[in-house]
This record gives sequence, structure tokens and C-alpha cells, in this order.
Amino acid sequence: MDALSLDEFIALEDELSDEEKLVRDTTRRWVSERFLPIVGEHFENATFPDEVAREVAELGLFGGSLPPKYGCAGMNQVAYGLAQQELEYGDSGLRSFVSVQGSLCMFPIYRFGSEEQRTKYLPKMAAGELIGCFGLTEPDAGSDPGSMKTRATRDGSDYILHGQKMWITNSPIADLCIVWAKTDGDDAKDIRGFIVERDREGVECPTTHHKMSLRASHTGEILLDEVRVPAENILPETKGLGSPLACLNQARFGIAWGALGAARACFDEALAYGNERIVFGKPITAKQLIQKQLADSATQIALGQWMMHHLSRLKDRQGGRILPYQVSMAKRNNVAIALEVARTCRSILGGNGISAEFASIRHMLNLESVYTYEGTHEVHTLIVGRGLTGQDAF
Ligand code: TGC
Ligand code: FAD
Repeated sequence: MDALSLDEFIALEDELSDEEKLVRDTTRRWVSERFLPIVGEHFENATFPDEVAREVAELGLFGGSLPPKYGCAGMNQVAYGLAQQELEYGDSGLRSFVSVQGSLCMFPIYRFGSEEQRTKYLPKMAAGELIGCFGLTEPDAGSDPGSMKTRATRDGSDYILHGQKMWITNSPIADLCIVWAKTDGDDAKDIRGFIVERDREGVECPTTHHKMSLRASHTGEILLDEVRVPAENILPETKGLGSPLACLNQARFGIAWGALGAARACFDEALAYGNERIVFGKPITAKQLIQKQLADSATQIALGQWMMHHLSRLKDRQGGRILPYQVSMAKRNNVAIALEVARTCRSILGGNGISAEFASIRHMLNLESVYTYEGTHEVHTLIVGRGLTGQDAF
């Protein structure tokens, strides 16, 4: 019989509006024509093609769901999610680049900033003229950001920021950093967000080397040595740890979509390879064990898709909000299944599966970072557990 495509199994095409299909298809074409031909080399060389920023901006993907008033595309959550999926079909580093700019830098300025800050920064960030990074994690405060040590001390009409942020996506190339710091006391309730321009005296953003994952992505530190910023650089509506966590809700939602794109890239590669690879006189896709691996992978991708379509429609109906517990459930599940799919597909490719000539091992290695950042798999397990039981097990 003729094979069905995975899209025919998932059967969501009729649920999409013309606009949603347009965003998906335009992003897919750009990734296929512009990004896929170059990503392997960037991964091997541990570089990122910074020049794509303007092209991503032209696609309307920086802060894609924020309002047109600020130069953004104002797309709905389904279109936004489909775009993240297509970007991560290319590479998790590309989706990270876009997520950090949109969800972790533009969103906090939009959600917690003054109107002056919004009009000053958002249009230039949407156009890819200014690149941002998000500094929450510290050497001794990753899963528990409430224990951060970075301080912002009031000095007349300024604040003096001092501290160290590490594992910061885009910091080495960023024009501005959204820095989270404690202001008055040592409580998580004292955390506020600041816009720190990269060229301020005392700011350094060294690159983090020796990564075995997300190699086609800039990662670095933010070192703040008594950095003086005017009080107007504070994001006025930020209040406590809930503010950076609200930004993470947006980014984690995009990751939950994106990880399915990485899984899909691996699945497509393994299926095509398996149809051609003859072992014991037959294509390996005619073997029962390989069919089980493909069936398991396709099922997990389909379940992830159905979940994300439901959550995205819900988010659209509820004015952009879903429960953080729902976001955690989706991020936790989809990244874990994507990692499993990537490992399975890498194995279907046999010895070739360990070669960077193929995409599966690159996605597999990348997904190890995605499993850890934006809340580790274990942290999301405990968030969902807290939602289910009402008990804090951190
Ligand atoms: P907890 O007591 O639970 O909460 C403190 C305050 O925050 C509120 N809150 C939230 N608000 C909005 N959204 C959420 N998801 C929220 N979760 C909690 C909460 O209501 C409370 O408010 P209030 O007013 O009562 O004070 O805080 P906790 O200290 O017990 O923390 C718990 C935990 C584990 C959930 C949290 O700290 C956490 O999520 N940890 C993981 C840290 C993390 O995800 N870091 C990510 C860094 S950024 C990154 O990785 C970018 S990768 C980028 C890329 O390349 O794509
Ligand atoms: P830890 O918190 O030390 O955790 C170590 C282990 O302990 C993990 O397995 C964890 O799940 C487990 N653990 C922790 N708490 C518990 C518990 N209560 N019960 C059981 N197990 C637990 N951060 C930013 O702020 N901005 C960025 O742009 C950014 N980009 C990143 C890019 C990359 C490539 C990477 C790898 C990380 C990035 N991060 C960023 C940091 C990331 O968010 C943290 O690495 C992550 O939150 C985990 O923190 P940690 O590394 O300190 O691990």
C-alpha cells in the first residue's frame, strides 16, 4: 500500500487558517533554502550566522505575537508556535536565537516596561537592529533563581549593578541585556529587571567555549562590575521572581512547540534513510523493529502536536494566558520525547548516525541543552507535581 505521511496521521491541516499556513510555509521555505545548507558547518565550527537576524526580522519572527504598534507581526499563538517548530526543524540554536530575542527580551520590555521603553526598544528589536539577551542564571543560582546574588543598589538617581550571570544565550553579541537583580533585601520578592546596555562601563560578556551542544548558538556570561545605570533603566512593573518567571512562561511555550520541529527533522531523515538502506536484502523500514521505532516516534510527535494545537487555541481564547503548569507539562513532555526520537533516529542511521553529515546527532546533542535550560526536566516534573498535589517538593 502507499505510505501515509505523518501530516496525514496528524490531520491538522484543515484546522489552520490561511494566515497560519502562510507563516508556517514561509518560515519552512526560508529554513530549507537559507539555513539548512549552512547550519552543519556552523555547528562544527561553533559559530552562528549572525547575518540571518535581518532575514528573521523580515519574516516577522522577532516578538512575532507582540502588537504591530511596536513593529511586531501580531500573529496568533498557533502561527507563532508553528514558526518556532519550523525554526527548530533547522536547529535548536536558531529557535533559541529567536526565543531569547522575542520571549525573553522583547516580552519583558512589553509586559513590564514603560511606554517610553517600549517605543525606544521594541521596533528596533523587531527589525533585528538590536539584539538582546536575558540574564537570570548565575553560577550558584540556576534551578533556584530566587537565591541569586546579583545586586542593584540605589545611588541617587542611578542603580549600581554588581554580579555575574552565566550560560546566557546571545550575550556575546547582545546590544542590551535584561538583567535580573535584587534591589533592597535578599528575598526573591526584591528581584527587579533592568535594561543594561552592553556598552556601559563595567559590562563584559565573554563567550562560553567547549560546548558539545547548541554549538551553532552564542552562549556567554554577563559580568557586571559596579555598573551604573540610570533609574529609568529599571523595568518599572517588575516585582519579584514572578516577573522573570512570567517571561519564561512565554519562552517555554515556544520551546514546547520548537522541540517537535527538531523531532520531526530527525524522523523525516530516518524514514528517508531507512527506505533506501538495504540490509539483509530489504530496506530496513521493512523490518519489524525499525517499524516499531518509527511508530513510537510518530505517535509521540503526533501527541505533542495535538497538545500544542489545543494549548495554543486555549491561549488565544484566554488573551495570551495559559496556566504555568500547562506550559511546564508541555515543555517537559515535548523536549523529553524529542530527545528520545532524536536518539532513536540517530540509531536508525547506524554508523552514519554519528556523522555531522546527518542532522539527527546534531539535534540530539542540541536537545540535551533544551532538556536543561528554561527549567530542567526535573524542575518541570516538580512544577507539575506541585500543580497536581498542591505540595512543594523542591
Ligand atoms: P515560587 O515560590 O514558586 O514562586 C515565586 C513567585 O513567582 C510566582 N510564579 C510564577 N509567576 C509566573 N509564572 C510562573 N511560571 C511562575 N511560577 C511561580 C509565584 O506565584 C510567586 O509569586 P509571589 O507573588 O507569591 O511571590 O518560587 P520558587 O523559588 O519555589 O521557584 C520555583 C521554580 C522552580 C518554579 C522556579 O524558580 C523555576 O522555574 N526554576 C527554573 C529556572 C529557570 O527556568 N531558569 C531559566 C533561565 S533562562 C533560560 O534558560 C534561557 S534558555 C534560552 C534559550 O536559549 O532558548
Ligand atoms: P542546577 O540547578 O545546579 O541543577 C543540577 C541538577 O539538579 C539538574 O539535573 C536539576 O534538574 C537537578 N535539580 C535541581 N533542583 C532539584 C530539585 N529540587 N530536585 C531534584 N533535582 C533537582 N540562563 C539564562 O538565564 N539565560 C539564558 O539565556 C540561558 N541560556 C542557556 C543556554 C544553554 C546552552 C544552557 C545549557 C543553559 C542556559 N541557561 C540560561 C541556564 C539554564 O537555564 C540553567 O542551566 C538551568 O536552569 C539549570 O540550572 P543549573 O545549570 O544551575 O543546574
